[in-house]
Amino acid sequence: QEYIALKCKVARLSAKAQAAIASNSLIPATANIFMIPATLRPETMYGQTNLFVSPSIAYGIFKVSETDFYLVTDRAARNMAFQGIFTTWGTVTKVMEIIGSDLIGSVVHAPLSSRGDIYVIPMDTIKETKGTGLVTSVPSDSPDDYAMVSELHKKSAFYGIEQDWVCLDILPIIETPEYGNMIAPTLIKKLKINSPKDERQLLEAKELAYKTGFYSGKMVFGPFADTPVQEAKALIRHQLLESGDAFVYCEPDGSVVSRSG
Ligand code: ZZB
Repeated sequence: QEYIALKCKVARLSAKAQAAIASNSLIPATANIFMIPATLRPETMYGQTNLFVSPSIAYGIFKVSETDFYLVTDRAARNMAFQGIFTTWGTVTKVMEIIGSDLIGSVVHAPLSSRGDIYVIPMDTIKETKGTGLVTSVPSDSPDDYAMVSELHKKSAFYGIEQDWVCLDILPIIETPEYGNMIAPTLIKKLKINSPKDERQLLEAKELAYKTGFYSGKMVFGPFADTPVQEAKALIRHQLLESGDAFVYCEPDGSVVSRSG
C-alpha cells in the first residue's frame, strides 16, 4: 500500500505536550516538529479540517535532522527507516514517547488546507497497525471523519475537548452526480449512520465514497477545479511531493509488520 505522508508542522502544542517536549534535552527549543498523517487521497487535502490522533496510542518523536523531528508510531518509523526517510538507512533515532491524549488541543499547519492551521482531536478507531497512526480529517469526503467530528461536536465535554476545536464548517472540494459536493455527509444520512460505532455501515459508506469520488468526481476547489479526480489525484500528489510538504510512505500489503523490536 502506498500512502502519502503529509508533513503537518506543529504551530502550537497543547499544554501537556509543551511541558513534556520542553523538558526533553534531545529536542532543541527551535526544532520543527511535524505530525505525519498518512493518506490515500492527496486530492482531498484542500478539505482538511482537523488532525486525528488516537488517545491511547503511544507515539514516538523521531529525529530526521538537526532541526526536524517526525511524530509517528514506532511501527511506522521503523518502516520509514527502510525507505530512506531518516538519515541513516535502517536506523531510527527516537528522542521521546508521548501518549496521544497529551497531543489533543495542539495546532498544526496542514499543507494545502484552505484552513491553514487545524486542531488535533481524538479518534478512538485509529489502528496502530496501519499508516502512521495519525489521520487527517476530511469530513466532506471521508464518512469515518464526518461521523467522528459530528460525535465530537455533540459530546465535546465527554471527550474532554473544547467544542470549537472541532471544525464543522465543511468546504466542498469534490462533486459527483450521485452524491453532490458533500459525499460523506450525504452517505452518512442515506445509510442512516448515527455514530462512529456503526462499523459495518461506515465500511460500506467508505467503499462507496472511494469509488464514486474517484470514478465520477471532479474537483470544485483549488487550482485543479473542473478537473476529474482521476487526473487531479496524480497532479496534486506530485505537487505535494515537489514542494517537500509530503513524502511517499509504503507498507507491505496484506500482513501487518510486527511491533516488536
Ligand atoms: C484522508 C482521506 C480523505 C482519507 C478522504 C479517506 C478519504 P483504508 O481506506 O482503510 O485503506 N487512515 C489512515 N491511517 C489510518 C489508521 N491507522 N487507522 C484508521 N484510519 C486510517 O485507509 C486509508 C484511509 O484511512 C486514509 O486516507 C486515512 O484517511 C485513514 F476523503 O486520508 B484518508 C472514502 C475515504 N475518503
